[in-house]
Parts: sequence; structure tokens; C-alpha cells
Amino acid sequence: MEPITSSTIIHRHPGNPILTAADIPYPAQLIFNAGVCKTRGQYWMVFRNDFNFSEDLRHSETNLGLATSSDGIHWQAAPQPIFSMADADITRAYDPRLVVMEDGTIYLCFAVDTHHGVRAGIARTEDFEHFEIISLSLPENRNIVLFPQKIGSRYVRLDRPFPVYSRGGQERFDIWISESPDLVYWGQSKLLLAVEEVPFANTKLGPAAPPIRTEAGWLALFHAVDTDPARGKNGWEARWQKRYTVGAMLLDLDQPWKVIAHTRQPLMVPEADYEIGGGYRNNVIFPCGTVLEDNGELKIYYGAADTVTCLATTNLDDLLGVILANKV
Ligand code: BMA
Repeated sequence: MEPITSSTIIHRHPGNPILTAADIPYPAQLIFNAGVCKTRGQYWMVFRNDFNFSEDLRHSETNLGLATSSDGIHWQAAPQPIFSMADADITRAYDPRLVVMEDGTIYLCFAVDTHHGVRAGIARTEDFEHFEIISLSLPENRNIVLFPQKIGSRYVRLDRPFPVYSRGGQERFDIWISESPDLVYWGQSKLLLAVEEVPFANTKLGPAAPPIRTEAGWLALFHAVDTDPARGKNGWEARWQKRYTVGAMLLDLDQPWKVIAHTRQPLMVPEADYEIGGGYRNNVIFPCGTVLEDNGELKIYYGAADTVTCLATTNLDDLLGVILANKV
């Protein structure tokens, strides 16, 4: 693979990381992969907290915490975690995404590890304290994000299943799209973007933050993974050979299963010190939330090295220009 670098339209916030374990008033270790939305006069962040690791790293605890902000940059963590799932089958819920639907309802999408596979969940909340679980997918699926409005009469989401038998059993995971009349029953699933279509991926893709409606189409960021067997110890584990970068695509407004354009070069590549060193898994940029400001600034919230939460910004028109230079 050719050497790759972040696009010049991306600006990392000088205050990065913007949220770490030191900001959390309860047991916390890795604070990352946060969903973010702006509603009811402020910014809301639901972040993943992994803590209490066993020495062999095979076990840890996970909960989801809440932080709020008046500017999207400085965050105040709530005193207690807000969401966790553990029963006889479920071991943890993680990687939250937030979306405010056109009627103002707040939805949380999340992944669930179970003894029978990874499932993707959707919950509704009014207060970030009580969550009504609306649906849990079949295994194996995660990284789901909801579009913020119905298209036609259907809710729409992006999915990322983990097929075991694709490409002769290689680890190749693509982005899919599904629809639902009620957020409970999902179907009409279609392949949206495959690993082979993204030159900076060789392993898997996944939806990042919920799509944003723009005049040019639905703007959707995605993470892209390349694996290099030459990579060795890159974090706490004995070996970590993957790198997580970020790309973007535009989908047709009325037929969102049609990709209008997608970046052939990454928008973001791990480069900053907090992305490439000192973390649990270095070389990981994993965005789960975006906020589009009225002045056209797009705030991108991402987990860095599976350890801390960071912010990068770009201008919407610049980003659309970069994506549209790569029409399908
Ligand atoms: C993915 C998910 C993410 C994580 C990433 C990098 O498969 O588990 O939560 O950030 O791997 O480790």
C-alpha cells in the first residue's frame, strides 16, 4: 500500500484529547468511540469506558458514560455511568452513536457482545437516564447508524455485518444499508460499499457517524481498516497489525443505497502522537459522532488509539468538494 496521510482540509483540535479517563469521576481507563449530538441547547456525548482489565487483557468491564458541553469542545462528565447491559448472555454494550430524529427523539445505537455473537442495538431516550431498547439485530452485526429522518416512509440505517464465508473466509467486512417501517423490523438490506472499492482498505469498512443531509447527498463518514502482517507490537497487546483510517461518501438523497461518490484517499490517517503511540491499540482513528454547525464547520469526534476522545474539524463545502472529485 502507498504511504497515506490525512487530508489538508482536516484540522485536529489543539486541545486534543478533549476527554480522557482523568476527566471521569468513577472508575475509568479508556474513554473512546463517543457518539455526539447537539440538541436542547447543548452538546451531548455518550462515550465508551473500558476499565478493570485483567492482566492478560482478556477481560475488562465496559460501561457508557455521559458528558455535556456548551461549546462542543470543553466537556463535563456526569457523576455516574448511564448505560450498561449485562445479563446471562450479554457481556457488554459499546461504541455508541447518537442521532436526533426529525421529530426530536434521541436514539442511541450500540454494539452488544454476547456469548452467541455481536449484535447491534437501537434504544430511545428522552433524558439520557432511561433507555428503551427498541431492537437488537441478529449476530453478527455492529456499527449501525440511523439516518436522522425517514426516506419515503422508511427509517434507514447503515449496517456492518461480519460475514464468515465471504471471499473464501477472509476477514473482509463491507458496509450495508437496511430499512424499516418502525425501527423494530429491518429488511431490504443491500450491499452499499465493499472493501475492494476503497484503495486505503484491505480488511474492513464500517459506518462512522450518522449520515448528514446536504444538498449534494447524504454525507456519511466511514472507518477503513488495513492490515499489515509486518506490524508488530503497537499497544498493550503482543501484536496489533491493523490501522484504522477515515473516509467519506455521498449517498443519493432519495435512494440512499446509491453511492454518488466516495473518497479514494483517506480523510484522516493516524499521525498525531495520541493516535500513534501510548494507547491500548495504536494507529486507530474511530469516529462515532459529528456535529454540523450553522457556519458550515463539521466537528468530527473520534476515538484515538482506543484510549482517548478527540476532535477534528473541517468545512462542509471543502469536504463535499473532496468527495465529489471522486464520483462513482
Ligand atoms: C473495532 C471495534 C472498535 C475498536 C476498533 C479498534 O473492531 O471493536 O470498538 O475501536 O476495533 O480496536
